[in-house]
Amino acid sequence: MKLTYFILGLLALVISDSSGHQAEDGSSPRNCQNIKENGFVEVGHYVVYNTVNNTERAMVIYCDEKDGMQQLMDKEDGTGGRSVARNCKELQDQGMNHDGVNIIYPFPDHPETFVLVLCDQTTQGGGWTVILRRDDSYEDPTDFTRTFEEYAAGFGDVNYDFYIGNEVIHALTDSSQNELWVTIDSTGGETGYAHYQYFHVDAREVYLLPPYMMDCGLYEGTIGDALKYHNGMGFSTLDQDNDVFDGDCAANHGGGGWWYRACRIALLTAPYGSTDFCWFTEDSDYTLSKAQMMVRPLQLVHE
Ligand SMILES: [Ca+2]
Repeated sequence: MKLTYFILGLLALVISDSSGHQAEDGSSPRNCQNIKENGFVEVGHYVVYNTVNNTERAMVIYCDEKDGMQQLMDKEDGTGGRSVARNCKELQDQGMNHDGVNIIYPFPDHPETFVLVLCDQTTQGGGWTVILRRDDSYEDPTDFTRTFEEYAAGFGDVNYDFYIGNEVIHALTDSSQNELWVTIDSTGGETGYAHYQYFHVDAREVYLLPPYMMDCGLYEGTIGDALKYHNGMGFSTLDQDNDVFDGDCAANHGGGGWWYRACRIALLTAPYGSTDFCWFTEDSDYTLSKAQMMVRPLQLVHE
């Protein structure tokens, strides 16, 4: 696994260095001392790597004055004057061109709150923030049978399989028009993508609307438009039924949270090895081994 890391708050000129931010000996930073040795001296949160069960995993640490870092003038918004990014597209615009784990600050009302995310800076020009990743080859898989609150907050390990959380998805897709890129691997070895030029998840509480209502549209791709069936639905979990089925869709289809209707055509949160982990359309039925969803602000091309 290629490991890169990125720190916040540096001027674009500094971070536009495309050689990566690994230490001079090629190792990944493990502590604030390593961060400082690499020339980054500003107080703030940094992504470092540590070995857990013989694998390197990204995590966030806070480096302050006691580590020899410098405190910038505080700003009222809680960012300490740092130039923070709200999503992976803004990180890319600041010169972070590497795929991997990073830090974003997606909440306009809580600008000091950071989220550890996975960025794809390669696919279709990059700038993608990964919001869900499933892969049945991981040794210690994340359980996606979770409560409504867990789906709201997010869970899993951004190094492996995870759900970023409905609060973050709402914040990401509410800031501007966003597009969605879905990739799947079927158990039969087929792969493909679905691209939606419009994807939005509403807030938890909106008058007369179900929680975290999802809208998507303007599909193109190779695996068919299975998500349109779920268009306009709120989010349901085992402990909160917002579907339009008489029974309980989440309970009937493996326990994952989803924008169930009655019940599912696409379901990317069902247990591994289950036929409910699927992407169905008129033309093709895929039972899945891997899936990923990622979003980025739509870039309108003017000719
Ligand atoms: Ca129901």
